[in-house]
Amino acid sequence: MEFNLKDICAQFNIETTIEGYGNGHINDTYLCEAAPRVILQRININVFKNPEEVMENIYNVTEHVRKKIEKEGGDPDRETLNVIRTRDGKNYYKLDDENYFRMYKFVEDSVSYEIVENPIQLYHAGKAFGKFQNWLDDFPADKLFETIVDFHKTPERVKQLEAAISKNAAGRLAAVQPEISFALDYAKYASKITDEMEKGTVPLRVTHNDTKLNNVLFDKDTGKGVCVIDLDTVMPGSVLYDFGDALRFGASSGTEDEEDLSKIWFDLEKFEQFAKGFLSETASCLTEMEIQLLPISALLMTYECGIRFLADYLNGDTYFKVHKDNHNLYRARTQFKLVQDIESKFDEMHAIIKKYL
Ligand code: ADP
Ligand code: GN1
Ligand code: MG
Repeated sequence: MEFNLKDICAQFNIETTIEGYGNGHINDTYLCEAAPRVILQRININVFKNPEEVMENIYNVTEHVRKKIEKEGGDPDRETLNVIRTRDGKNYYKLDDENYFRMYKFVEDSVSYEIVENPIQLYHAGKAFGKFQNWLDDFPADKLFETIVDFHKTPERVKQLEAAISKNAAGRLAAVQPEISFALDYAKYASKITDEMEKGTVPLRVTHNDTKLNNVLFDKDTGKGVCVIDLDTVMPGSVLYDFGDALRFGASSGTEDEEDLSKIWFDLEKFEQFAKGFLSETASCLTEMEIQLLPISALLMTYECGIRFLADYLNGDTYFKVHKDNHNLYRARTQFKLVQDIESKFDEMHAIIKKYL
């Protein structure tokens, strides 16, 4: 069904002008020039099959975080997302089965980055995600819906890739043989985290699960992390998912879709800054096994994202938004280049981590 964004805004009592905003791969995001400004999002229901549950999670998580911020004397209007209710008092507006919308306060005087301009930004990102992890430490996990099942279970992602290979839905298989053989070779690492979770040496915690650099907003003047956003995937998971996924994106020398692979490597200075910030908030709570797996978590989360991009390419680009031909293939290639580079840098990564424990 067609919809009119002004009518949707009116459901939240907002009269405004609207423009597309941000670079997320999943939801449709709009900035509404109301006073004060707000963010409107159309939730991607192809990805999130149950938007009611997503919104209940987000509401409960942000209320929990709000109390922590208040206790610390911070500003909960800036340091957490604030869900704006509809005129019927709901957390989201359902236009029809295809179209669900939500609204947040716009976090003013903040910026987000698609690539690190200065490694210190990663220190601040690490601190922000580490703090977020701390705030959720006592959040009752049984209150959370699993918004995407097996989201970071890498062995399940390998199975999804294998299914995409068998199906070859978009007829692209023949063109990506080198990428497929790389992906299948490196499946040897896939269960390194999940095996330890099964044994209990890596505990289940409430985690963010999508710690991409552009999911943290930074203060435009101080450069410090202000607000962790994109809370759709806050679910029980491993701290290793948050650590590794952040580095996948943040410690790359280039953008996620760089076509020239000679520009892509894993930058240890960026790794160090993120580890320093993240561990300054979390080191005291981590188990021995979590600490031991920190370096490999970067490889695994990068590998996993690479095979998700590759599977989506084979499926005909049905999950991630694409903006050019072969977009998901370029993305998969950068991830695989990073995986190889990370694999050659484990010793240095362990030495860096030791410094911040
Ligand atoms: P997606 O799930 O598609 O990644 P996000 O929730 O991450 O969607 O939003 C996309 C982008 O919009 C973010 O990277 C950020 O730049 C911007 N954004 C989202 N929410 C806010 C907010 N409350 N205040 C300011 N900017 C925001
Ligand atoms: C998506 O929503 P966004 O752009 O922050 C994806 C992540 C991937 C990322 C790759 C719900 O994140 O898992 O790592 O793209 N989010 C979801 O850039 O699938
Ligand atoms: Mg996002």
